[in-house]
Amino acid sequence: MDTSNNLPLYTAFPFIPDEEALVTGFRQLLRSGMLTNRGPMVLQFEEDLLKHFGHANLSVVTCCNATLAMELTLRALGLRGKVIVPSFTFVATVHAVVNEGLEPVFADIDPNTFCISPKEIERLITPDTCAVLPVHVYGNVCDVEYLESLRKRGIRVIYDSAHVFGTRFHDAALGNWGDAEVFSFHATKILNACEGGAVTTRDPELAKRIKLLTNFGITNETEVDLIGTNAKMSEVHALFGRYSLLHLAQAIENRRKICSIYDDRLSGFSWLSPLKSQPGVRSNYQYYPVFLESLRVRDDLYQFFRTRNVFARKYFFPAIHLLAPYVNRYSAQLPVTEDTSNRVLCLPLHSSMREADAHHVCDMIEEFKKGR
Ligand code: T4K
Repeated sequence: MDTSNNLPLYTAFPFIPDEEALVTGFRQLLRSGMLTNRGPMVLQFEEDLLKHFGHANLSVVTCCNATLAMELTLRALGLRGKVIVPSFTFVATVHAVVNEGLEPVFADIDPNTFCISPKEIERLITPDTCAVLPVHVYGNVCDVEYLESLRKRGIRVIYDSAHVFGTRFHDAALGNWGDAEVFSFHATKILNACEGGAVTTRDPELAKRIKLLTNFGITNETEVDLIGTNAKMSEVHALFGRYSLLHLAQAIENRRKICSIYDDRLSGFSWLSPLKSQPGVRSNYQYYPVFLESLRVRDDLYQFFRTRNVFARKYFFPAIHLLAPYVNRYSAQLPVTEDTSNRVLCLPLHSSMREADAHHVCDMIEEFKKGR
């Protein structure tokens, strides 16, 4: 993006590194006459993803988006009762729980990682708790060791891993934790399939049920074994996803460079704190949140940016328990969530962003501070 032309800068922007190659692939696909219903491109994409994750005995099932992938995973597990979820997340996480007839129980987050707090989970567990749905926020990783211990207590763990495709934890890809993990390949995510998602699990029977559920529950031409829906990934989306996967390392490296400019230029500001890196985690740099001293300062900076064509986003504000479908319906005492949500602003960060754009954003932040 050319900042000299004052073109807009967005918190997220789709990454399309080599348009020509993508168009050629699309043309071949059109000529093949096979466009959906788990065709060869989807099967190949699932193979590519398996290689990317690199875990033995893992199954991968693609889906049309992460939201339906989460819903169908909850359904395939046959859950009944209460599911502990963070409120500091994208609305899809909690909608998925409710859409499956389950009751969300909101837990507060850890102020260092912004992921669900183990202490809070312990406080909220009751005999009705059937599952926990933790979210790896911004590219950070939840306390996976603690969460693994819950499974031994009969509580299912399904991760919302929408933000962490490409993040490495102790030099391994995520994807093999809990009962299942759900990734998003939405256009604004690191792995862009326009729309798309995938479930990973070490349980082949669970994978089989999820696969059936994405295709109406159809087993064969004369048998339907489950009440499923249409949540299949199309061949076009799989092509897009495969192509993005080829350029994943390049995308993450570019994001790393942009984040290091932000880190260098913003580290001296006492009134604004960036995200801290986590020990053992090599982030995918999905988002670059900064935390301001108050809601007022955050909103002022947000507006200041907008007048200069910079569209930063308040991920995640308002917190989910305060949104119309949830407020007054579910009790929730979430001081860390509310404080974080009131002060957060995600700066522009995408895989093809230029270093000059990052400096431009930092210049604006300096200008904002001088004017106060
Ligand atoms: N769990 C978590 C933790 C998530 O963050 C998400 C999705 C999900 C689950 C669900 O995954 P999917 O079912 O979508 O696979 C955006 C994305 O649409 C959403 O996928 C994402 N999280 C969320 C954090 O961000 P909005 O409502 O903020 O989107 P929108 O249209 O305002 O776009 C955000 C910015 O991106 C805009 O400033 C412009 C830019 N943009 C967007 C699109 C779609 C582009 O430049 N080009 C584009 O094509 O939700």
